[in-house]
Amino acid sequence: MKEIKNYINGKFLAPVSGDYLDNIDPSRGKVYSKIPNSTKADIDLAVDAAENAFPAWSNMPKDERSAIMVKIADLIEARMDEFAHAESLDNGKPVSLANHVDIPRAVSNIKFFATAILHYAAESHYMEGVGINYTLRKPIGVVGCISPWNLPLYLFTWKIAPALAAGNCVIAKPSEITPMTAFMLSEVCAEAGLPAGVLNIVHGLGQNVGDAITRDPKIKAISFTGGTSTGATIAKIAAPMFKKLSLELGGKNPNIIFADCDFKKALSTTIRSSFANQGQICLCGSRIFVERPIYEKFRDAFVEKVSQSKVSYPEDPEAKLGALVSEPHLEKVLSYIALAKEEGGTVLTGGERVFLEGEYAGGYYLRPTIIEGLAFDCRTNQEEIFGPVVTITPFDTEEEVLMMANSTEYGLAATVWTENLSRAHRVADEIHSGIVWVNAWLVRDLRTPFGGVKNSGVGREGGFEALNFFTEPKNVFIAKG
Ligand code: TXE
Repeated sequence: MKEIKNYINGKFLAPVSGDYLDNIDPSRGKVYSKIPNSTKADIDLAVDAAENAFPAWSNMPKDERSAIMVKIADLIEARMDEFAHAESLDNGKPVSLANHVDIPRAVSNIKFFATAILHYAAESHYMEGVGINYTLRKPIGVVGCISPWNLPLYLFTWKIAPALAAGNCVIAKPSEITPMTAFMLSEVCAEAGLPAGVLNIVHGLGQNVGDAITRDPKIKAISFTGGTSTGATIAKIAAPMFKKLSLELGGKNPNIIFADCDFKKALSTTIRSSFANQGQICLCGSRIFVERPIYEKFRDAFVEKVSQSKVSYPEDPEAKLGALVSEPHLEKVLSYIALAKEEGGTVLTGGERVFLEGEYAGGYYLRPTIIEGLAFDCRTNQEEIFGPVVTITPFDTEEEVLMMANSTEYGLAATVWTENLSRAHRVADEIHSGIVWVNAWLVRDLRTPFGGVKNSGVGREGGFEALNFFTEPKNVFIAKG
């Protein structure tokens, strides 16, 4: 049974404890590898390595840092299929999705920041007759990156790339549920000649390794993506230590469909925005609001199409949905379907576990589920489910749908479907979220600010926002003699 290792100071090390955790393949419900059950002792080793590597890495000319990062991206690209299969085996998602989304985006993340850093400029402010100010943007030092299981390498590199490009040294922790592609990334970094200690990947449980990263006084910034409650736990520890914090948390995104929408496009995109990655993307539109004149037509067409979506093992090229990431997560999602029924909802399609044949019989599969008839403010419509479950609700006025859309504690993303330009601008302006897509979903320009408001997080990732997070600005004034 494969035992992956931590990547510390350029070496592949067993955990100091010698203890390992089971890593389960969710498509079969079976243990298929082991990961280090690391502790603070491993983080201490990693922080020492990162501190020792920081002077040389931060003083390396940007174009040399950039070249090493591009080489890492190229080496991942050369092993695209291997990475995609590894991602799918760890997470349960269709291999086709990992091949088309997860791994290509990880490559793009690294290349984007490897080049963005070459164009990252700071300002100067001239004071007539007095002197000149200039701003230096220098790397922070040793930073921590903690990422979730839903888009493992995609979100892992989304944090690590800007941190490294800006000249920081990184202590990174992937989710213990999906560690494999992070381990493969460490192999690629070693092959690409990334200097020892610049990137350290430590595997293990959040409450051990993640917590040790948060508490270590030498780690000066934490970039976290995960659940809102975990984000709050991290913030409570990090805030009094005055660490910089970037928190990308949960969502309960509205998908608002007006009667004048491009019906065909709204329908096909809504199927994707509801169930891509088994609904385990924080940007998914889990609350669908349809203007009454087309509510029944849209609902019936949506149910018809979704009821035909194939739930299958990840290697199946026809799989539209694979397995959910773990048994506890499957149970959580099933509990919300039960709650929805208690709250008066009607399951129009799905709602039950799928049992495949043969080697996949033990996998964590669930039919895509559509529920109608719920109050906008019931728990099912207010709490994040993070699975292939959406609710559908009619509305009559713009004011009503905006009130319902903005009624949750989250504010990450939203989609709006209308051909009326004034309404598009007006509604996008009124929605409480960090991201709004009009007549589209998940169109991503890596230069744009990414993140949410309210309980969806603090700060923004992406573009120069990410480089600003991973640097400290210093203003220097030179008096005119
Ligand atoms: O989160 P968890 P999950 C959200 C998504 C969902 C959740 C799914 O909406 O709510 O993340 O990811 C580590 N101290 N987003 O279940 O449990 C843990 O080991 C330090 C939003 O994985 O919070 C893992 O590595 N670390 C996002 C990571 O935190 C701790 C996009 C996340 O785990 C810890 C993707 C602790 N006490 C998912 N406990 C967005 N907005 O972009 C756990 N961890």
